[in-house]
Amino acid sequence: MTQGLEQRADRRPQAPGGPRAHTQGSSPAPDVNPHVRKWIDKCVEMCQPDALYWCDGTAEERRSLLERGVAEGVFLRLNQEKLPGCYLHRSNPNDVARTEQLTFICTPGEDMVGPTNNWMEPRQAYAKLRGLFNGCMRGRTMYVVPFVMGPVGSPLARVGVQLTDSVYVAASMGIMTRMGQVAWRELGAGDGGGDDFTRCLHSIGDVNPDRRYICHFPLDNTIWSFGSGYGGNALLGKKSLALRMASFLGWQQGWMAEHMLLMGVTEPGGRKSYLAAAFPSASGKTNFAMLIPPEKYRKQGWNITTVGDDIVWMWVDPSTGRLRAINPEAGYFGVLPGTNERTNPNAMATMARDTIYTNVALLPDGDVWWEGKTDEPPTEAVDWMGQKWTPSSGRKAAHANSRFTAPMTNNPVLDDLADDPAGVPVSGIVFGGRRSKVIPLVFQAFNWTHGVYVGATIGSETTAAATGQVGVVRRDPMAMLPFIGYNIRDYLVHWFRMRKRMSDCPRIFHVNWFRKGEDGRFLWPGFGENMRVLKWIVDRCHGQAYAVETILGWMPRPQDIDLEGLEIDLQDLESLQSVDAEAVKAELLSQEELFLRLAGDLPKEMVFQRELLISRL
Ligand code: GTP
Ligand code: SPV
Ligand code: MN
Repeated sequence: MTQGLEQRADRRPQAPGGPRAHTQGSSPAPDVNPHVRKWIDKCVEMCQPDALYWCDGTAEERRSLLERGVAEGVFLRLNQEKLPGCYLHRSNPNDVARTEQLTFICTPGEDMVGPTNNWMEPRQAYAKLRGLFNGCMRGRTMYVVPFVMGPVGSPLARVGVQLTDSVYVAASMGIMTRMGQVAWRELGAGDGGGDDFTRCLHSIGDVNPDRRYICHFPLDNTIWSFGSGYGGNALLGKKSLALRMASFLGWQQGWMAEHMLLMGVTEPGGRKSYLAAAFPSASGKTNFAMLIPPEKYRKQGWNITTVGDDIVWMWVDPSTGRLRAINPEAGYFGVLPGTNERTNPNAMATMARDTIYTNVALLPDGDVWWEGKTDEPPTEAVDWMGQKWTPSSGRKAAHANSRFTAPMTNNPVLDDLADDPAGVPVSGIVFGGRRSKVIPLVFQAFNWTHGVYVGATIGSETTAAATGQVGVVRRDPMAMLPFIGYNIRDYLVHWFRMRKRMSDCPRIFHVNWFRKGEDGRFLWPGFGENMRVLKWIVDRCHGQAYAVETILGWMPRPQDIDLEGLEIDLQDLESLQSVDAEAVKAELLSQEELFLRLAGDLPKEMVFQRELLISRL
């Protein structure tokens, strides 16, 4: 059936005009195995695309996809002298962030997804979405996007195939994953080829939020997403496969998929440690992963390298009993507002070429701008919705969740082992939230079990990365609330039990870069200066720095954090690290929100840890 389609499309190189006429001819089919062929045939029959385009993942292809997008009005070519290989995409204004309320896990029983997920019964979900997918690609091209998550050859690497009618999504998947022929090779051709690939079906549909569904079928290794073309809703390798589906699989197979950055820290003596850190969406992962140490530290020989900025897959190496990790992704989908040469120069260098900018402002010379890129706004621009904009327009020029999509190979501080199938050993795990009050700059958990409790009770102020109210404190266990693909009870039990698989486990920490003073300004300078906290953390991982015991955990005294070269008054530092018993009591009460949702299902370790905290109070 796909064979016939290729011929038909070849005879119709140009479809009639109009915004939905997205057919620009097919490409020859590669030698895919019968499992793949059968599944694609079924999807083609349902969606009825006019053409089928098989992505091969070459550099020429990426350029041609971007240029197809330009022809369709999906991309604008930016100033190629200033920003070689860079393009601008404007998404539909109703489609600018993940929509958690429209995201479902579809399993036979509701108990499998637990109290923190939306649930749909699989047969009902398929029936509902089939109604939407039926004929939805008439007059359009279906892109076949094969991809591998994780370094090829890694024990955890997984293959996915995404079918999509969005050239923006196809081009973005090419940046975010190891996309192309490599995936078919991994899967195997011919009759001996494998069936173990995640079936990702995506259509942007008519971008109507009333007909938007992101449905995960963990038991079928299938994801169906309809009605959104943005970020985690549409780039299905990312949150859908690498977190929701993978967390479910990790639970069953004894490994972990987490919403974490992964960084290398090299000390003056040459010793290198790797840390994984979980901060909720838009709360500092990309920035921390690309940190440039203050001058004093650089001179001493401190160096930070990036393995990943958003997701890790971790397993216990049976030969050492230690946790190892890979970054399943190959690119960054990073927040733009607030990013500049001062806060994150490595991100600026990363997005200087071969980058897709989404929902930023366009300058008259074909450059881009977003709030915080420069201190002074441009005198005129076209805003993220395509409207004329000036500083007196009274609205943002770029969307608060505007982002860049860039290959990790552009990162000047990419870690040498970022593509190593064996991954890297993890010495420490850092949890963090965005908290203007109560939570100190840094503390260390007493042990793994306490650390899991600390991670499970992270509170964070919501951000523009998901639709909904911004700035309200919610519990975001392990920064995974929107991404745990199964019952949170089983997820927490899995975390506690992982300890038993390890002979030596990572130390666990909590940080908060976002505490504010009475006057509303950040007390901690953040960004590169986070190195000062990081040094204490790395020292603690090696049993070196001093700490005092507090009700929350081990904390550095002011003199244990090296402040040389930093202009911060001692009073601010004291406020940053202050732990107010009354405020912690209120914090404990606000954790009830999570505990009540879990009700009778709370793992006993959670109850014990809370009792211990109360007794310390
Ligand atoms: P996702 O991609 O949504 O998962 O976000 P992320 O966790 O990678 O967050 P990112 O590093 O992109 O930062 C989000 C926002 O927080 C940006 O506006 C940053 O400028 C800001 N930010 C990051 N680190 C710091 C910090 O140390 N201090 C302060 N004040 N702001 C920070
Ligand atoms: C997040 O929201 O945590 C992101 C962006 O990293 S998205 O890919 O849209 O999920
Ligand atoms: Mn994220």
